[in-house]
Amino acid sequence: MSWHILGAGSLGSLWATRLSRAGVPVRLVLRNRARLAAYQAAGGLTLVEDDQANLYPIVAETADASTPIRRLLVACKAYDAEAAVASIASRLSAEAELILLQNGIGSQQEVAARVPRARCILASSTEGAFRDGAFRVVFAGRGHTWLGTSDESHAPAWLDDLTRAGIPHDWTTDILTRLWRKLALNCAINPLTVLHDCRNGELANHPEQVASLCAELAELLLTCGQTAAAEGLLDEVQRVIQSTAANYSSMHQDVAQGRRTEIGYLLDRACTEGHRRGLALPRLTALQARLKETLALRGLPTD
Ligand code: NAD
Ligand code: KPL
Repeated sequence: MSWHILGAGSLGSLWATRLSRAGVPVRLVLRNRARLAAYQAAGGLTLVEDDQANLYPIVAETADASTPIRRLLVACKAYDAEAAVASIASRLSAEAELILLQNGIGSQQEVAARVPRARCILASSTEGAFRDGAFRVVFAGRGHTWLGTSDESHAPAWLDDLTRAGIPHDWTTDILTRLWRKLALNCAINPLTVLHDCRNGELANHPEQVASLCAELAELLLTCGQTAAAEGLLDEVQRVIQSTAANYSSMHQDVAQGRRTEIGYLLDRACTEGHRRGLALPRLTALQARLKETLALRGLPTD
């Protein structure tokens, strides 16, 4: 059974190349004919791993192709996922399963609402990848991917494909806890790295700011019923700051490269969820306002 991969960017290419080299059939779904022509000219996707570059001539098509889609990895940014899935919705077979890699809270739910008959599997990944050229991806950080559904259903048999491809993963019955925890980590770290224009490790020089944000985020998680996600949040944030000290956060990278950020599904979502429940969240709200100011000053979307 073929995997279709929608969004041949960093993470989509990282999955596509590893699946393909393990002998799993993969098809890329590209945005339009111009992208398809550029891809064909490149001869495939290149994965750079441990300084070794390998080219994988994976089959590609556009959204308007006619092959039915049974298993779809959605690897677009959070703000693009719903429209991208809408563009292939008519090709989804009756048993279609979608694996949603989007960061934050809200985008995966938008996709699930758009294709209510499909089985949507939510994923939370700590792997790291970036593009260093057209159709080239650099595997930058080993990590783990957690997969699960919001109704806590059984693990699919195709997880074996991930094992064969060497993609470290686990099935979990508490994927929402993982997603909320990651949202909190990203809200505590990413915006501050943009405002201080620094690597993750330099946040160790702002311990009060980090601690007060974590206190509000933990309060938010508890109010949202995410008790497990709130436990030991500050300790984990401090550990991530140490263990990723030399890295720039994904939001910092987006801003530095003039790309839209995923603020709408991270900090905005956290503030909205809190305000809806009557929480004031003064520090998170002030952080949100300062981040939006910075984005606007750079001419970037503030949502
Ligand atoms: P990316 O920008 O590198 O790739 C997204 C790709 O989707 C782009 O190639 C874009 O052209 C494509 N796309 C957008 N709309 C499309 C459409 N309608 N049809 C076809 N293709 C379309 O993004 P990324 O870094 O791979 O991130 C994807 C998601 O994974 C994000 O939510 C991100 O937060 C999450 N994530 C990324 C990493 C990482 O290391 N890159 C790690 C963990 C989670
Ligand atoms: O996930 C991350 C990101 O940059 O988006 C963290 C955990 C902050 C590591 O950089």
